[in-house]
Amino acid sequence: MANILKAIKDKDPGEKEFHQAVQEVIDSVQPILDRNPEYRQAAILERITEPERVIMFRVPWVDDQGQAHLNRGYRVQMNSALGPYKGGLRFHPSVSLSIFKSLAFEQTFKNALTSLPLGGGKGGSDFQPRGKSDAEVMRFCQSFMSELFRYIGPDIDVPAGDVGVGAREIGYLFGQYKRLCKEFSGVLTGKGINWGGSLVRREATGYGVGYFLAEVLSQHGQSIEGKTIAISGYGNVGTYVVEKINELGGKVVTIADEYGYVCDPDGIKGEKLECMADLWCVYRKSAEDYATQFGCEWIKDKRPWEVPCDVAIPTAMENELDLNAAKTLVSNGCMAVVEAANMPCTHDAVQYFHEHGVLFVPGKAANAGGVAVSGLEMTQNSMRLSWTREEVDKRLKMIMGNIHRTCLEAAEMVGAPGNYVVGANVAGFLKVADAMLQQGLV
Ligand code: 2IT
Repeated sequence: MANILKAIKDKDPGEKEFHQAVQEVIDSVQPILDRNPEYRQAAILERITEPERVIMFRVPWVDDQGQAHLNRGYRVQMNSALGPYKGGLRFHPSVSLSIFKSLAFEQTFKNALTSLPLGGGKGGSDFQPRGKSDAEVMRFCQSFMSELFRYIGPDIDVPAGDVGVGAREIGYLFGQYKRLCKEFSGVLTGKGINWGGSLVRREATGYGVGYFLAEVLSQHGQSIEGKTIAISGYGNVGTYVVEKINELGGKVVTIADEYGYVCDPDGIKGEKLECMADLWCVYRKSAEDYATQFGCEWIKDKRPWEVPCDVAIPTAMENELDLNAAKTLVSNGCMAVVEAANMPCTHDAVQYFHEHGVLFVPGKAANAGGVAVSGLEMTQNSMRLSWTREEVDKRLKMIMGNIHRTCLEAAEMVGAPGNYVVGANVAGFLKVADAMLQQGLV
């Protein structure tokens, strides 16, 4: 196994994030590979870590002053063993091929866990939508799609939103795809409700995290009722984590952005939650605005993990919760950490949680609700009808419960009972690897 990781590192030495993602999966699936020589015989690990295809392209656009700009577009089509490539588009200056490969690799296993027919992919651009006008964002999205449309389609690759890509961007991207392809189809998910979107898609990642946390706590004879919870975002995911936690009787006491965090010991409820929902998604303001409006403390340039809590839910970006933060959380009595973002906890932070008996759930299990409802959006598009809110929510809850059970069963099977990281990796890997074996050497 060490050989495979070494080969990957030698081939692409700069791709640190990708190496980290692969290392974690290899560590977890080692017992499976030892027991089943057919995976090695068929070079499954070599193939599963190599994208089926990577597309990189030039995205020129012009700002409101007439100045031309250039960004880079990406789409990593990682694995199509289980279905069309599926995964979000991220617009953020921090992205790179390594980050998209690691996210697409994660997405492949996450999508497998949903049990829906979805392959894995990820893409986006180093474009920063923050501070841009609607017209600039539209021109960027149109230019981006003018190249991407060649490589996607409702049965080929179905992108969705991610960091920096919300309802506004999906609208502009969809409009341009439709115009270029002369086709109104389910080529993107997260669409507007009146033009092919699914009810509950917007809430799905956050609600799914809430459902998963309820399962984890109930497994240990506890519930969300009365728990104090810290989160680190204030976008779409964070907002609906708070809504579900409130509904289940918990209290969320922080929100944050890259400039600092707000501490609200009374909990984010009622009109305060309504304000949070609109802050970024409608007004594109900093989280500090919440502190100003409601007279809460704004702690500049710090992360929220220093606030005492029972449960921490990172809802922002990769590696936002490091070993120091993990130590602070543990010393403050935190009992569970659930990743609502993708890979927000560093490797040593996760190790520290495991060593100190903190229940830890990786993003590929906990935040799978988003892509799961994207899968349900595709189903509804294929049937050309829409389910009710209750119908979609019921299916989401059932899917999250199934993922929870599947993770625990897989962890038990390889002798790591209760370890959600190992469970998610093993269960996801087995589904993808078996499909690859059955589909021959492709
Ligand atoms: O990270 C994720 O799972 C997403 N950004 C959602 C992907 C999707 O296709 O809905």
